[in-house]
Amino acid sequence: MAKSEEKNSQDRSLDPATQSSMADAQDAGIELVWDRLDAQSPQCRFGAEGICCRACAMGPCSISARSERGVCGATADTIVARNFLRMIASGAASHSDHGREVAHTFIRAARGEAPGYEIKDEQKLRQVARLFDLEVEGRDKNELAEEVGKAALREFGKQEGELTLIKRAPERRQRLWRELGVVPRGVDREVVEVMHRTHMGVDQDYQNMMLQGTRAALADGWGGSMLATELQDIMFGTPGQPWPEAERDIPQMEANLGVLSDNEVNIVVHGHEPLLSEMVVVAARDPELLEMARQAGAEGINIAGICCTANEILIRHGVPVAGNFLQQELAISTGAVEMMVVDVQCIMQGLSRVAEDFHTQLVTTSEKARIPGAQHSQFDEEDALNSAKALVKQAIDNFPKRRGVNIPADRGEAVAGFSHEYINYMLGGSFRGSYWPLNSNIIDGRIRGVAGVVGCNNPKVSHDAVHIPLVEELIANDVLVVQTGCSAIASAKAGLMRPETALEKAGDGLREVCEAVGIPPVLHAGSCVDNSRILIALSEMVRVGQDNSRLSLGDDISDLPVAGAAPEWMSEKAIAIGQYFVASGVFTVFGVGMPILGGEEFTKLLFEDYADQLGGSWACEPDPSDMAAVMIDHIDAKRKSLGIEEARERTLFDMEMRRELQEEG
Ligand code: NFS
Ligand code: SF4
Repeated sequence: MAKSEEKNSQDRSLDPATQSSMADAQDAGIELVWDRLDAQSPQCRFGAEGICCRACAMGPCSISARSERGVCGATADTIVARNFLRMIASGAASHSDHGREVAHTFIRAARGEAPGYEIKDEQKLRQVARLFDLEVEGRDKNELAEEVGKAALREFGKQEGELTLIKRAPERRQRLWRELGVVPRGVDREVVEVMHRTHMGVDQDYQNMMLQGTRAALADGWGGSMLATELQDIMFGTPGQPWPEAERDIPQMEANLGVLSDNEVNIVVHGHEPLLSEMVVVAARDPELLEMARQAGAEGINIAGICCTANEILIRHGVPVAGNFLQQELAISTGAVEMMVVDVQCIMQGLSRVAEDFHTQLVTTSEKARIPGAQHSQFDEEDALNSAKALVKQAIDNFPKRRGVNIPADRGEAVAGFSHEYINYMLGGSFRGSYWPLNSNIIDGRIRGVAGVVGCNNPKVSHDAVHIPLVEELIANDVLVVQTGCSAIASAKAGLMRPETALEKAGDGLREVCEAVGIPPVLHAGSCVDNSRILIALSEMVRVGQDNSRLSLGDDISDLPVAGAAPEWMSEKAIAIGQYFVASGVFTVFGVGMPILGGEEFTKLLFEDYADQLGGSWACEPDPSDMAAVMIDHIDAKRKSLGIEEARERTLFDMEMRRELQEEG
C-alpha cells in the first residue's frame, strides 16, 4: 500500500487500547498483523472469490473470462464448492478434535487417572447420560462419567446410524435432515468424506457436494462442538451455577489489555482447549508460588486470557480477558507479559517474532501445535497441576527480566457466563425448567427477536468496528443478543455486557425485560464451541411452544424470529459454524466478504435457494448497519409469519446517534 494510503491506528481499530498499543508498537518498529496485511496487498482476487483450485498437479487453475474451466473441466461452481467444503471440514475437524481431547481427559478424570480434574456437575452428567440412553439411577458418578466419556468418544468414530445429540433438535428439523440425507453418521466419517468428495475427479455437482458439506457442519455443531461444551461443563462446572445464589455467581469480569498488571507476574493463556489453562488458574493460587512471586518482586500472579481459552476460563472463573484475536501480538508488545501459554487454533506465528523483542516466554503445549522460536512444554494431563506449576514458576523467574512496560489503561467491565441452563434459570427459575418467559416476551413484542453475534476479528476490517455498532443497533431495536468467541470479547471490552451501560442503549421493551430479570441485553455464552449452547437454546424455545400452544413460536428453529452474524470472521471454523446454523434453520450474515462469489450458482444456492431447502440461508453484508437491517428484516418477517408482528419502524442509526451513544456510554 502506498504511503499516502497508509492507515493509522484509529482507522484500524475501534478499541482505544488497541489503538494506543498499535501506535506504540509502530513507533518501536514492531511488525504486527496489520503490517503484514499491507505487505500482502493487493491480495489475490481468485482466492478471494473462491475460484482458485490446487486440487491436483494439472493446476493450479483459476477461472476467468479467458478460461472458464479448469484443466479437468471443472466449473467455477465446482471449484468454489470444493474450497468451501474443505473450509467446513477443517473447521469441523478443529472443533471436534478439541471435543475429542476433552473426552479423553474426561474418561481419565472419571477413572481417577488425571489428578486435579473431577466430575463437578453431576446434574448435567445425568442429563447427558440420559441422552446416551445410559442407566443413571443409583450409579456412582465416576462410573457413570466413564460410560458417558466412552459414549462421547464413540460418536467420533461411528460409521453408521445417526449422531446421538441430533435428537435434541426439533422433530421437524430432524425429519428434514433425514429427508435430505444429511444426518451425520459419525464426526470423523463426515470430515473424511468431504476430503474424498473434493479430491480431483470425484463429486462435481455443487449441490450434491453441499449436502455433504451440510452433513459435516452438522457433525460439528450437534456433534463435536456440543460434546466439547457438555463434557467441559460437567468437568469444569456449568457457567452460572449454582443457581440459587445466581446473582453472586455470574462471573464479574474485566476485559482489554488494561487487565495486564504492572506489578504482578502476567501469564497470558491463549488458544482454545481449556484443559491446561484450568490448571494454570489453580496453580496461580498456590501459596508457595505466590510467595515465590513476592520474592521475585511481584505483588501477585495475574492470569489473563486471549481468544477462546480466555472465554472458557472467564465464564467459569471470572478470569480477566486481555483481548480478542487481533490483540494477541499487542499483549506481548506491552512488555508486561512474562509468559504466553498457547495450545491450539488462532495462534499467530507472528507471536514468536514479537516475543523476541521482549522478555516474554512463548510456550507451546500441544503436540499438535509447535512454533519455531517458542519453547515447547508438552502438557501432561496425568500430571496437569504439576505441568501448570512448572510453567508458573518459570514465568515468575522471568519477572525480574522485565524492561519498560506500557499497558493501556482501558478495560471494560462485564458479566459473563450465560449457559443455556443459566439463561433458563434467570428467565423462569429452575423449577419451571423452561424458556416460557422468553417466548412470552417475544410474543408480546417486548423482545423483537434474538440474534447470535459471534466470530473473529479480521485485519481487513477495522477491529471491533463491525461487532460493536451491529450489537448496539440490534439492542436498540429490542433484539436480545447472545454472543460467543472474539465477538463476545469485543462487546465485553466496550461495556456492552455491563447491565447498567448496556441497558441505556437497549430499546424500551428489551430494557424492561432485562431489568426485570436482571440480565444485560447482550449475553456472553462462552467460546466458539459454545455456539452449541445457542442451538440448544433455540431448540428449547421451539419445545416450550410445543408444550404450551399459547407460547408457540412455530414448530421448528426456522420459524423463530432469530438471526445469526459473524461480522469480522476470518477462520475456517467460522464457515463450519455458519453452515451448521444455516442448516439448523437460522438466517446467518457474514461480514468481510465470502470466498464464494466467483461461483454464481453456488452463491445463489447459499443466499437464496437454501431459504426453501433448509429454512435458513446465508447473506454477506460488510457494513454493520446493512447487517443489522437484513437481520431485523428477517426477524420481522418471521414475526409476521407467526402472526405476532406489530408495525414498527426500525430505529436507524446515523453517525450522530452513534456519537451520542458513545458519549453517553
Ligand atoms: Ni472462534 Fe475462538 Fe476468535 Fe475466531 Fe479464533 S478465537 S474459536 S475462530 S478468532 S472467534
Ligand atoms: Fe485444475 Fe481440475 Fe486439477 Fe483443480 S482438479 S487443479 S480445476 S485440473
